[in-house]
Amino acid sequence: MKAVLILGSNLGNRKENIERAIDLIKKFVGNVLKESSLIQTPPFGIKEQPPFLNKGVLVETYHPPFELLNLLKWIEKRAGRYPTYRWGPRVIDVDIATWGNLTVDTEKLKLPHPGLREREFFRRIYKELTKREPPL
Ligand code: PH2
Ligand code: MG
Ligand code: MG
Repeated sequence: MKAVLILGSNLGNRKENIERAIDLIKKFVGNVLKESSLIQTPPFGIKEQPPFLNKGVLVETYHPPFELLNLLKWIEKRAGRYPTYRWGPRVIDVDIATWGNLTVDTEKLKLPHPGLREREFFRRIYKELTKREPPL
């Protein structure tokens, strides 16, 4: 199944953090079919934090959504993430924007990711990768 993943970092060497996570995605998640450009974005939500670098990848993956979610959490740790606070600064974040055209609405996981409605950079990255309008 094709999934769109969106990566973000605003602590440490942001570009290297994103590159390290993408290497791990290639090893453990599946074939990366396309990478978006790397963009600097103002912090969404809590504004008093450093600017983010964001980037998206389109991957072909055989991992079902909740398994993929756990795998991405493990990848975030391996790429150096340590706990901060909700919407706070982070070394690396990897979110599932879409997984095929599946809809999921649980506490742990919402698909399509609500950021596709709320965040301009989610929309921009999604469009660049898929050449389509976001589903939200
Ligand atoms: N991620 C957040 C909160 N705010 N802002 C930007 N610009 N980019 C992000 O990736 C981001 C954010 C929580 O995951
Ligand atoms: Mg996020
Ligand atoms: Mg996240």
